[in-house]
Amino acid sequence: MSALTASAIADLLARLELAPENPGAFDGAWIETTGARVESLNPATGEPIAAVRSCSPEEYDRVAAASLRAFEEWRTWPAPKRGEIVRQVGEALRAHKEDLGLLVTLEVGKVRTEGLGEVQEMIDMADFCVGLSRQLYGLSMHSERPQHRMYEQWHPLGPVGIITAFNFPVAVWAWNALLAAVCGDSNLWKPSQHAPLTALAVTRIAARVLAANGAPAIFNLAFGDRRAVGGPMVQDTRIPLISATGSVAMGKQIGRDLADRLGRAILELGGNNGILVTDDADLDLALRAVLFAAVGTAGQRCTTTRRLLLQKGIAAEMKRRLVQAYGSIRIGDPADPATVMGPLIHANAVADYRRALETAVAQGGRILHGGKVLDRPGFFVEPTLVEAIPHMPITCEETFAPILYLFEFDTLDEAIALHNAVPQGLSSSIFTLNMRSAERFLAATGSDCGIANVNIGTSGAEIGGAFGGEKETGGGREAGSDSWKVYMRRQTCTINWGETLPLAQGVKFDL
Ligand code: UN1
Repeated sequence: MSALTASAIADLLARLELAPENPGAFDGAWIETTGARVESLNPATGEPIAAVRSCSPEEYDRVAAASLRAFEEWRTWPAPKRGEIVRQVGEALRAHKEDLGLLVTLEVGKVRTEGLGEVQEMIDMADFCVGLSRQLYGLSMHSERPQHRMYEQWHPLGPVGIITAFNFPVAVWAWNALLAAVCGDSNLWKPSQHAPLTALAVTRIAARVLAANGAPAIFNLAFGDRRAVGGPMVQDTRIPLISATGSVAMGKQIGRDLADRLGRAILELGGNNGILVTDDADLDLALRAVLFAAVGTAGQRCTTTRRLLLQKGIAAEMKRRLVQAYGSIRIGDPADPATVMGPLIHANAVADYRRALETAVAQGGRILHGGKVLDRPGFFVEPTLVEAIPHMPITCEETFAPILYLFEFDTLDEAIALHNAVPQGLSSSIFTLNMRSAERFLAATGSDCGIANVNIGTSGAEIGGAFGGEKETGGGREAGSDSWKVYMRRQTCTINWGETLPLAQGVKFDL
């Protein structure tokens, strides 16, 4: 039984102007797409919510052409005016927060508070981008030549291709699209095959703001799989930058294709995030953080904690507390506000969960808690604790499911070495009350990840920082700090206001 009745779902879809059958492309108007029909399933029941029709390659082409035309006008708008449009997008998202949050819950199975949090992440991004629209600063340099001035300026880049995954079906769009918008770029969104409805709803809301302001249609959408949309987009020389979130295998392919045409990439791929807990840590704090980071979003965040490294003095106590806490996690309908953990996204994710646990046991792991698929409709599994052996191959892989591998260590150096001994490098944390241990973890010889935290978990980053990671995570950075620079082209300008032509490096070239 779902907390969302069929009529509540129908009302929600109607409020967000979603129909049982929806077109899958937008270029300022909705295009009656003719590609494959894809049903979006409610992962809590396995039942279809509504269908979206994919683009054909020709329809993709039409959207890309429109996105380029929109860019050519949008780049002439002053950046603070672009910021004003993004401010209004933020306001529109605020007005639809409840409904959009519920749609995230319905379509990808996030619990209510996380569905709402995802919409809040978009709103936060809008606020950030409004301020940024007045801060796209370049440096000025002192020229080595007399009567010369040097400075750099940042120009819009072009249409940005945005490829998003199911697990953050709209926030990751906002990280990219709203940043791109204030930078003067249009964008072209390829949403996940498993979450097209939230993408359609957000596109409609953002497009309405553009239309009301007479702004060009910079928020475009092309729904379809790799063959229909992803491949053509990555090879499309009209799109100078592709920002892609997804698997390492997908990122490597995109990286290769972009390298072939020297296109720019922002890649945000797999994570295999670890938390270290030292003997002096505040264990209450550590326990709460591990629960959210390992079990939240049913273990389907890039930032999910997948490895817990416990110092020997507290290992037994932490394991005892974890087993107890895992036993009381309320798994079930994500639309029910009391639920803490919802379903996995689809049947294949459940199969991956099963396979990973079988492999872990075969490699010497021992299941401490959980390990079972729930016997109910939808794609529910138990959050699982596995005692692991250092360097067990399965613990070097990212399985998008709530499986936490537990390790023990003696010294901090040993723990940092084990922590870094995986191919991915997204997020990391240490729980300690010892200032030396915390700084050791954050030092250049400490965590090798793009994100390193002290006394908070690996997930739930704020948008104000640059988000992304190293090694197989792909090296890209999105959202806050100076991530915007990748969405613009830097121009170095040197101006001679004198009457002579001195050359740099003292070169003489007199005839
Ligand atoms: C992701 O899983 O791709 O830090 C993004 C977090 C979120 C974003 C996760 N703010 O967990």
